[in-house]
Amino acid sequence: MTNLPISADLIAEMNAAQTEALEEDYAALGRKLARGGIDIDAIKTRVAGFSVAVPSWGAGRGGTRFAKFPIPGEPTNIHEKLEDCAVIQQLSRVTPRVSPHFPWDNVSDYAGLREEAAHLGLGFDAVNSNTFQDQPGQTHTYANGSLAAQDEATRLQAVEHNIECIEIGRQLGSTDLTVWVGDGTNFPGQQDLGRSLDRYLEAAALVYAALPDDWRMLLEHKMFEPAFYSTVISDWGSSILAAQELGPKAKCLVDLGHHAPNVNIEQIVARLHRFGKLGGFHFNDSKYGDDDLDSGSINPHQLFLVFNELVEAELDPRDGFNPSYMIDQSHNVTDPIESMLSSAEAITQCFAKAQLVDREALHAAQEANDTMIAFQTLRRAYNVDVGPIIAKARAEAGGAIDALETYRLSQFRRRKAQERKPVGLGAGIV
Ligand SMILES: [Mn+2]
Repeated sequence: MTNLPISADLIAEMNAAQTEALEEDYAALGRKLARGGIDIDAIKTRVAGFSVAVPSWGAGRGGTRFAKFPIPGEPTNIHEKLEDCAVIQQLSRVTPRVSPHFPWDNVSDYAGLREEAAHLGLGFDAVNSNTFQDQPGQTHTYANGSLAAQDEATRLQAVEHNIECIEIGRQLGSTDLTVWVGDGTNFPGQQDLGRSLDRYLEAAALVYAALPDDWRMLLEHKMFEPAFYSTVISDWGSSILAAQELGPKAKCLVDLGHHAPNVNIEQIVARLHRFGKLGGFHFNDSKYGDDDLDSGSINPHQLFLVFNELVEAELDPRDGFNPSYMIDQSHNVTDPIESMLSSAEAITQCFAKAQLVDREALHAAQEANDTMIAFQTLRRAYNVDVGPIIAKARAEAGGAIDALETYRLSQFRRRKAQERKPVGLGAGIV
């Protein structure tokens, strides 16, 4: 039995008013694609099979390290976060899994939480550990690092926390542990750059050893912040070296905002795949750094080029290619549900556009060194408005043709503002 937060009648009523226009647009696009030898229904089927997880923390307003500005009706605990994630899934039909974060999402009964999520039409994705901040009553501080800390007891405490996350994840039905550590330095000379990586590897190996057979450990790198001089796992190079050292269940996770400006992320994707180490993605967008802006809001072309590499990777799978996709954004000025609906749409659009690339023409142009045709082959796919394909796939799965408008008409947030406790103020970086 499911207990979905948006009225099915409202979705049906809204869709009924928009179906005729959608069918017209879909038919017109179908004729256009057919001229290029593409079957629109086959693309729609692929889109229907696509999904991306949402982070539990993405259901709340984030912020910058200066401030956050909560909105009335924001979720205050994992139960309310699940309800908001269920809204996103119910309307978009591409976000069936939630990625929880511990200890933020700690509860006393995880089997019960799994059941609660199932009633909302949701499952769980990768579990995320948190050793970048101290919790009340914690024995050893992470002020000087966690898995890479000089102090052995601190390192072991961080290892224990990660193992506890695996145990929780088993109860939730997860099979991935995502590990991001903020370990690093703010001053030259503060730590030995080589020895800090040694300590990280030694501690990470203890976590790795606790992974069940069918689990993966996803290593998330990030160039800077909170450490602004050096970070232990700072880039994809450090990440792949660590993953190779740890073993086959360790993979690299690429967060689109965690690189130096202008870095060619699609090339990183191709490199990681070449060595069987591409484990997952955190989708967001970036203008200057780890801005955690909405996916596709700044550079949708880059997002398309990333998906283009993922399609190439699928054609040449290595080492069980099965990347875990997740949205990882921080919503400072929007309703998080609206932002995640918009981002899920942007991500699915780029996925769909990458499916439209004429691979044969692209590979032939590459082999013939015909640069302009190779470029135009990508450009042609990128320029197609795939909106009707995504809307039709969504509607056929029970979602809303216009997810955002349906969400606003549902008055979900206004209803929750009356039911939920207000969120406290404070700095809110996540
Ligand atoms: Mn991330």
